[in-house]
Amino acid sequence: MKILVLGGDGFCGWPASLHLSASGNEVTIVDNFSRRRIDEELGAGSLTPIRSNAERRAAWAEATGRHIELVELDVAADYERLLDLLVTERPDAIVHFAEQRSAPYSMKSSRHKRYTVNNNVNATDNVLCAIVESGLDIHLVHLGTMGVYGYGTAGMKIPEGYLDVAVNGEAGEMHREILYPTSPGSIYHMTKVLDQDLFAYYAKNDSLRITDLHQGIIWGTSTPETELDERLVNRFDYDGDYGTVLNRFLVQAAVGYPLTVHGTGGQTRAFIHIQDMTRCIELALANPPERGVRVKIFNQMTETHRVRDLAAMVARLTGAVVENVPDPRNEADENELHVTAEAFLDLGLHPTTLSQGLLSEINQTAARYRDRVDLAHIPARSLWTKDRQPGIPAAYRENPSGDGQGRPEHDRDDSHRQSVSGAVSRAAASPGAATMVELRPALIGSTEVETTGHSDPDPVTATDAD
Ligand code: USQ
Repeated sequence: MKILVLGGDGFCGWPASLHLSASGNEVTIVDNFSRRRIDEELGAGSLTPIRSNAERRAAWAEATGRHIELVELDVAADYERLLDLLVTERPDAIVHFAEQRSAPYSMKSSRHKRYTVNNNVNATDNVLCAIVESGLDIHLVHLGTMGVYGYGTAGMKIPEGYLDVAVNGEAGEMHREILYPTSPGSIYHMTKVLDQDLFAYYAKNDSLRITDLHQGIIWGTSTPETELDERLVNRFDYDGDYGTVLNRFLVQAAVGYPLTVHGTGGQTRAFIHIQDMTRCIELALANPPERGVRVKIFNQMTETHRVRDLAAMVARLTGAVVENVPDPRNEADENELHVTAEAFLDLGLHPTTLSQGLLSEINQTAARYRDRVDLAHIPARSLWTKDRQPGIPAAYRENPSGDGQGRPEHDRDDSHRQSVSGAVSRAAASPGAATMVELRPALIGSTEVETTGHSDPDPVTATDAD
């Protein structure tokens, strides 16, 4: 199959591109590298030393003999070139990851809200318009989010996209199928709600074949394909804007930072391992809807967990300390979440569970690259409303004359990037930071972190993210 992967340089797009290429598809990545520019804007970077896209693709060709092409293009802004690309390349399918994907980033300021809406909604509408205009029968697979349903307690098992409802019609009770009512919790999630309506419209008016994947929170970073060569490594975000909750906890444990549970930690969320995401994309491509039918919606998740239970699990494995910090988000403290997600299982997905995958993730990524962690970027500072507080542990809160870096008052020095040895020794020296990390030798193997004074983390030889 000839496939365009829009946003194919990003956290989900890169491993998905490799997986589709490995399965024998002809893959072209379309990307404007906005995610790498946002790293520069935030002064943050991937925990893992990601390479340039050119180097990544060269490494892939070297490792497998397969070629992935690149077209640098802004899908949200450059409609004419996008249309040209479709007409010239005539792909069988498009996988659309080309959206700003962080809820906290989308809530940082009015500028970030407007950027996220403009970018995401225009990207989706441009793709849909271009498919119609090309006259080609291209199957569009879009990465949506479980967050379109909202995170209250539904009181029912959330269906895969559609809800059967009974309404009082003119001639008595009628049954209808509607899109499950939306309740987005951030501007980012709102853009995926708007996408959903665009898809419904184009499927109805133009008979486009569209699959929308309502994905849960990704955890993990590597897949069999990214593990083939260090130059293929996927990005791993731990910062307060882009890091997702479990990956953040793994890094926090590795550097002796308290696990930052927002509020009570009673938020229940859906999760999926990154490797399962790549497999789901492949399954969705292999099972397109017919022309003229409604959008096909899958709930792309494999487990649900409460945030505080995840923290407890990581603490049990690593000896990290958990701290309940203020919740910077406007979200329910506690919610139940029951989800229908049989469609992918029926198509043959064998999920990677937390119990199987967590230890290797700790060993292979969080502990391995821990000396690249910049503690100043850990706290979640993006506030949903002005009366919210950043999610900073007590010992790391700024005082009025603080350095603004989120480091504890007693722990300020001139080093920009703090190594784990520094973090651990400072934590040990500080009565306020009760966060001594004790990565247990039996679990962590050769990457054991010493508990006092000094540690000798594995050297990282590769270059910084670019
Ligand atoms: N949380 C903490 N401590 C932290 C970070 C997060 O308690 O240090 C809490 C948050 O308050 C929230 C939950 O963990 O209640 C999940 O936060 P998250 O940042 O892991 O996930 P979220 O913002 O929902 O977004 C992520 C992806 C997004 C995707 C979404 C799937 O960034 O692209 O759409 O997960 S879902 O949440 O199912 O909608």
